[in-house]
Amino acid sequence: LIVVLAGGVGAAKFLHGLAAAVPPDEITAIVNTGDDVEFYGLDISPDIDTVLYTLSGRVNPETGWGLAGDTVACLGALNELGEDTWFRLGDRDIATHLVRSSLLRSGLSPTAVTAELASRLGVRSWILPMTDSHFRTFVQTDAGRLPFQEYFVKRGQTDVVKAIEFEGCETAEPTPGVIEALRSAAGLIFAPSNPFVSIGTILAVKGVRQLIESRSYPSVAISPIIGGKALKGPADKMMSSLGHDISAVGVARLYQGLVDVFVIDNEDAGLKPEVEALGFRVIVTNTIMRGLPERERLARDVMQAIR
Ligand code: FO1
Repeated sequence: LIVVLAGGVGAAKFLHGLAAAVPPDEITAIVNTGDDVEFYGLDISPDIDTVLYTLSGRVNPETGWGLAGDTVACLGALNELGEDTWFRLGDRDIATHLVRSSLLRSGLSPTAVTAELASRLGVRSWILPMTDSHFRTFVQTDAGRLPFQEYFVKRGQTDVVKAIEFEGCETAEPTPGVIEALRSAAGLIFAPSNPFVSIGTILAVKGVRQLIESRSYPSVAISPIIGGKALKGPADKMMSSLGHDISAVGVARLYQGLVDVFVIDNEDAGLKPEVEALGFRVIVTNTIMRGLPERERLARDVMQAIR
């Protein structure tokens, strides 16, 4: 079993390649739920959905999230009813949230609901929410303490992040599936996701960091920072405002003790000695994942490091 710690778009692209490189049912993704949000009574789990839509070939290729060819008629009607519509929920995407919300209301856990959605969408990898407990990411900014999606989507990641807070992290338990996966893995992969609000949330779930620190299998991380920039999202700005180097080296420092092999992009080849000096084995390769061939090639490089 190969276990992947996953955020949204970058992780989903990597998982897509990995599912082409190894049998999909030998992959378990532990997915961030700190970005989860409620609108109009619907429970929305953006990173879980991004992973499900990407692995089932349904994702919108332009955005990397949402469904391909989706429309926004429902959002238009909500707007006419005077609702806030800054979170762009597509008409067909809403069907997913309706099913999730109704299954949750019937008493199923987030883990069980995600398994059900994965099965109905034909996803054969094991997609696990990092926790079934309440866990919400907030960011501290000059504009105050903002819920994650308000910072990320509504305000377009323009606020300087001074601190990140995880509501519920004192009580959030990892699920039995997450614990079992981290105990029995043959290898662990840190997807190229935000180290604070995607991977950091997973590591903040009780006991998860300790399980990884005491692992007996190899662990590989792919840098989400290339040439001093994040391909998507605010990881680069957060690195800087939280006092870290905006580089693969800065990310590698955050993963010391948790990762054995660190994968950096060809563009950052010059950083190899610095990352090695931190105690990592370093792989330099193309980490930009446009289409499936590139994703699969990166996954094969990572699998070779694990083997
Ligand atoms: N991201 C945006 O930038 N704008 C949106 O309006 C938006 C809506 C949305 C709806 C459903 C969904 O599953 C994802 C959505 N995302 C949107 C993506 C998502 O909020 C972020 O990419 C992740 O939370 C970051 O990991």
